Amino acid sequence: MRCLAIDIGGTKIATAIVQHNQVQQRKQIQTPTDKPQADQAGSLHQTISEILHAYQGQFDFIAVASTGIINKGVLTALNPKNLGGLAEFPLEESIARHTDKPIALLNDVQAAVCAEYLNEEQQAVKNFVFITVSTGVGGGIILNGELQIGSNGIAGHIGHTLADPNGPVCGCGRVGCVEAIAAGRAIEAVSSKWDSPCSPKEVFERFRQGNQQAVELVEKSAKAIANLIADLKISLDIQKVVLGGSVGLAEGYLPLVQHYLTELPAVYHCALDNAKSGQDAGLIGAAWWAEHHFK
Ligand code: ADP
Ligand code: BMX
Ligand code: ZN
Repeated sequence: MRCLAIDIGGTKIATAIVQHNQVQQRKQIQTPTDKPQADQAGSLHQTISEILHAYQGQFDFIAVASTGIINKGVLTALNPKNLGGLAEFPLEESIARHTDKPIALLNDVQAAVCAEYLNEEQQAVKNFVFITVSTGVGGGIILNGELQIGSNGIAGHIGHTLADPNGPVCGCGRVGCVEAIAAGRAIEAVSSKWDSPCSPKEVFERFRQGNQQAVELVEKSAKAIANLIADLKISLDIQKVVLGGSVGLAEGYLPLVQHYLTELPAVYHCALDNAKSGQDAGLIGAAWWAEHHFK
């Protein structure tokens, strides 16, 4: 069975044909978030139409991993700012306009954790989490070997747990969320106001060169993620966490998160690694989950 997998993030949309957990014909475009708010839905409909036509005749089913809360085929943004103000989008209906093949939808990190869990020794590791540090901060949680989706698709939205009650207001409306401190967008919100403004990618280059301003900003992000991991360990007895997303996978980030985690008492520690599937975790996980979902 050939799966057209679509991974919709706040910054990029990756697509591929996935078969036997192998990614073929991978393409990547920018998520259309630069339109005025009222036109965002229209441009996402248009992008989806183009994707479906580009892969026409090459797939038997479709699996979507998307940022946002995915429930009953609808995408609801917890943080609409990550999608250029788009708060709600009829994702399944948008795809079904162009195909009569089966469609499965899942949150992007709920999908990603499924892919990474395939690489684990599942008899030993029962409680497992994927944390993406990307446009936002998202999570996928496996407990007792089972993906947690929740009754409304919300399970795993750990980027919106509290990092600092005196922190910035998050796009979800709450003050001091982990996402508002650690995510790529949060880093950009600070670095774009520097005397020498720069992108998060450049922040990491400066961080690796030892630039103090950049080091402090990356450290703040990594510390928030280390504390998030500690909270997960102590609340759910998580055995292993993997990091993904362009910030999570940036060189030098994981060792810093590890450093802050190690500073905490041993009961908060857990195994930590980068996502082995890297930027393909959402694609592979969505395809895997869809195949099991249709059975
Ligand atoms: P998405 O959120 O669409 O899944 P990414 O995982 O690529 O996409 O995350 C996008 C965020 O990561 C943006 O805020 C972007 O500025 C930042 N980013 C992109 N490339 C890098 C990099 N090489 N190092 C650090 N941050 C990066
Ligand atoms: C946000 C939220 C999550 C998502 C996470 C990572 C929205 C639109 N998204 O917390 O659903 O999993 O970001 O998403 O509210 P990404 O786009 O950064 O990969
Ligand atoms: Zn929030």
